Amino acid sequence: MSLIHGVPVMQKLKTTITEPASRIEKGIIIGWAILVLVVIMVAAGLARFIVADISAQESGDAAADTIAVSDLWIRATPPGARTAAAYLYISNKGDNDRLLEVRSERARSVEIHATQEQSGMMRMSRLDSLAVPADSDLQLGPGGYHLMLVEISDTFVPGDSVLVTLIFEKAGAMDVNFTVRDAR
Ligand SMILES: [Cu+2]
Repeated sequence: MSLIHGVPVMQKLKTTITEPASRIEKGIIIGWAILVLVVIMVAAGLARFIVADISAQESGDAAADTIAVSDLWIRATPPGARTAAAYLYISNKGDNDRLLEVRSERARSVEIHATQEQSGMMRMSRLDSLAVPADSDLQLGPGGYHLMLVEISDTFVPGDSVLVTLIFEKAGAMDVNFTVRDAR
């Protein structure tokens, strides 16, 4: 089978070799050009798919162009503590948004808290969500708004990195890392 098949191939090869060198070179160059073009087209097609996929994911969980978070830290906890406070800076360059939900594998739940002074006492109250107005910055810090990790799985030691998911109404979900710092 392969022998029968091999004959026309050999003949074709011979005729190719007997052709003038310049024609063969031209043929090789054109062949390579076509190959390169096909490779580029395939790569571009793949790249478009990949980029589309990434941007679809981004719109679902990052929206880096509207909401940016920074200075993410969690106050280190003493042994046996059940809760830990988390702080961050939220910068919103988009429309009115809202922090709806927060999750972490290091805690049973994460609550959004506000701190208020009531007859000389600082009291924390739980919020259903936290408004993040358009074109504004919001500081979550000691004595103010903060996130409360409730029923933490273990002690938060300075230097620890804690993965937290922030879920915004419009910007979607963002996975971010908080760094545990000593209480100051
Ligand atoms: Cu609190």
